[in-house]
Amino acid sequence: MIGDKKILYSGMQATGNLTLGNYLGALKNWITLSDEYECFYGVMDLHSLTVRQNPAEFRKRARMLYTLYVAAGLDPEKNCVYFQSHVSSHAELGWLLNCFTYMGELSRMTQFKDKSAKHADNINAGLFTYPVLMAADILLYQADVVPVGADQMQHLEITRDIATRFNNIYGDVFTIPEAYIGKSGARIMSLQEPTKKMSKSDENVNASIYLLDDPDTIIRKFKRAVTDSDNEIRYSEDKPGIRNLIDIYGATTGKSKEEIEKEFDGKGYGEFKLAVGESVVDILKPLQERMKELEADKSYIDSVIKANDEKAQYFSMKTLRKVQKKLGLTERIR
Ligand code: ATP
Ligand code: LTN
Repeated sequence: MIGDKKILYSGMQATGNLTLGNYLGALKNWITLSDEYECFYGVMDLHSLTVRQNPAEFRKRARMLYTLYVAAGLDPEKNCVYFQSHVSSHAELGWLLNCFTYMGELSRMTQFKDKSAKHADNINAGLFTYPVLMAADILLYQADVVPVGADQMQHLEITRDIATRFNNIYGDVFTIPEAYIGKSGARIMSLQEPTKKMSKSDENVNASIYLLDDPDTIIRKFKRAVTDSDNEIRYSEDKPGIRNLIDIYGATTGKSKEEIEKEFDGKGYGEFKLAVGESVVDILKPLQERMKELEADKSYIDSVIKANDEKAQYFSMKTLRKVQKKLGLTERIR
């Protein structure tokens, strides 16, 4: 608790441009929850290094992700929005927790299996210990709740296991966090291969809607979305393309599956795809406008980065010092 509020922690990697999946699965929930909790949101740039990055592009993209958080509605004066790499306690606690994590549990992580298949030429140790750094992120701030998309559930489970293991040996050091998975939008699928999740690192640009895509591009991508050929708008396991479009439309309009099926009863895919596209254009419009304003105001973003780095440092350091002491590391001489 900070004051009388519970603590929320979340973040995204600074790899690629954010997609509609990131927005509906995570960012949108962060904004809804941000009044109720004391919130920390990281730009997870250390995690991004598990995949090789071009330094100049990476620097730009990480800053853009920060600005997008703000443009999407996270007030950086109320929420601690910061860069993971600016707060050294993440890497330090990450190391300490490595010594409380088993190889066996890390090798069961599906994200590790997927990413090592995708980057077979660079299966580095960072990719393997990725969840330990993520556990450190969360545990440093004593987070009660962690809003993420469904794909991160396994990482939340391992975070809880590591924290419980540590607490069992050293007493109540860490708060055990709960995952928060939103009711809608938790798993948005690729528009081109609807059995695969929409991902910002997908090479096919038509598979994802990017948050900064212009309206024409958005509509065109929805028109091209892969569906089936029976022309019936029905939510069903065997219709992954249409199911995904219903999920998206539900998440953008707040309508239930049944309401959507009724609304489009007897109508064709063309009309439905257009409606989904327009609903997405509408929700992204304010974000895109705010993004333009913020990009023009460099000094504002600089000032909130600085203030929030200090805030994150302060809170995370309290936990790190406690952990070091519990472990028996020699105390500093002041
Ligand atoms: P990458 O392609 O680089 O692995 P990603 O698009 O999967 O990236 P992450 O940075 O791993 O994005 O995830 C950021 C947040 O967005 C996480 O909370 C994750 O659960 C959520 N998320 C990512 N993709 C989707 C999706 N398709 N549907 C719903 N939520 C998603
Ligand atoms: N692995 C997460 C990004 C992430 C994260 C975190 C999310 C890194 N550290 C801590 C929540 C809390 C992902 O979204 N792929």
